[in-house]
Amino acid sequence: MSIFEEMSSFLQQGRAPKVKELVSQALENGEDPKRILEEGLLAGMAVIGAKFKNNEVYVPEVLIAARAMNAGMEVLKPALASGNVKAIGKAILGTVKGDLHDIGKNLVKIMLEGKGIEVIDLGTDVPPEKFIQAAIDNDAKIVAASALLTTTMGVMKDVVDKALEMGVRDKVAIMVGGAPVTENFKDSIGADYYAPDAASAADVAYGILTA
Ligand code: B1M
Repeated sequence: MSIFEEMSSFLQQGRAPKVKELVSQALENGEDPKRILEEGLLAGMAVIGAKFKNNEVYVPEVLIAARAMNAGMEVLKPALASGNVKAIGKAILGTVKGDLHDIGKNLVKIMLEGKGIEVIDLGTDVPPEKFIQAAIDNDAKIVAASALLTTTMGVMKDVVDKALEMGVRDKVAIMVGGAPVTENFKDSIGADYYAPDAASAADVAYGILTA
């Protein structure tokens, strides 16, 4: 079994200390951090996701796998966001109200920080006005909202509406993403940008701040 397969397997079992240990070991072996992320951690989460969908595992198993994923990401983060990059601007980031999924959001944060963007992470279950108020308070040019549920992606429209209502729609670029979100959905709610994954989100944000 390769170190990536082992990592994926321990992640699926929710064994956070083992996942952390293997991520450290892989980094020491000189493995590419992106490969560790994709072939180890995300591969494990993909298996859990498929099993969850088929009712082969349930919320508690998914939760402990998610904790193991976040534990592995903690070790991997410095390697992913390497380099002493100068801050080029600020972004407000959060998962929308009603939604507690934060693994993708955390990945977006790491990738944005890797591009020299200061990220103000509001966490999960964030109400629309909190996104916009944070943008105003911190003079941030980007509001980045994540949603993983079809039942919460509609809150992204409320974020756009709040920006209008609070008079800052022309001052903030609103970027949306997350598994159920699409380019068409972004257009339908009047947001500015959509990114399918964390690395693209970082490219988009970098483009906005350096335009
Ligand atoms: Co949830 N869950 N979950 N869950 N969960 C999904 C999303 C689901 C698809 C599973 C399924 O049924 N197949 C399903 C949603 C169905 C739907 O709406 N269509 C679902 C459900 C139903 C639920 C509950 C309702 C289950 C229940 O209680 N009955 C419940 C809801 C709780 C709530 O939020 N209110 C729930 C709970 C949970 C846990 C708490 C157990 C756990 C979350 C733990 C945590 O995040 N700390 C969990 C998990 C882990 C998942 C799955 C298995 C994995 C999600 C994940 O982390 N993927 C997920 C199934 C799946 O996705 N296959 C599922 C890895 C992550 C890296 O990917 O977040 O997509 P993702 O991020 C990607 C891109 O989307 C993108 O970048 C990342 C990759 O680079 N991206 C952005 C994300 N945000 C972005 C923002 C951007 C740009 C890109 O710009 C701003």
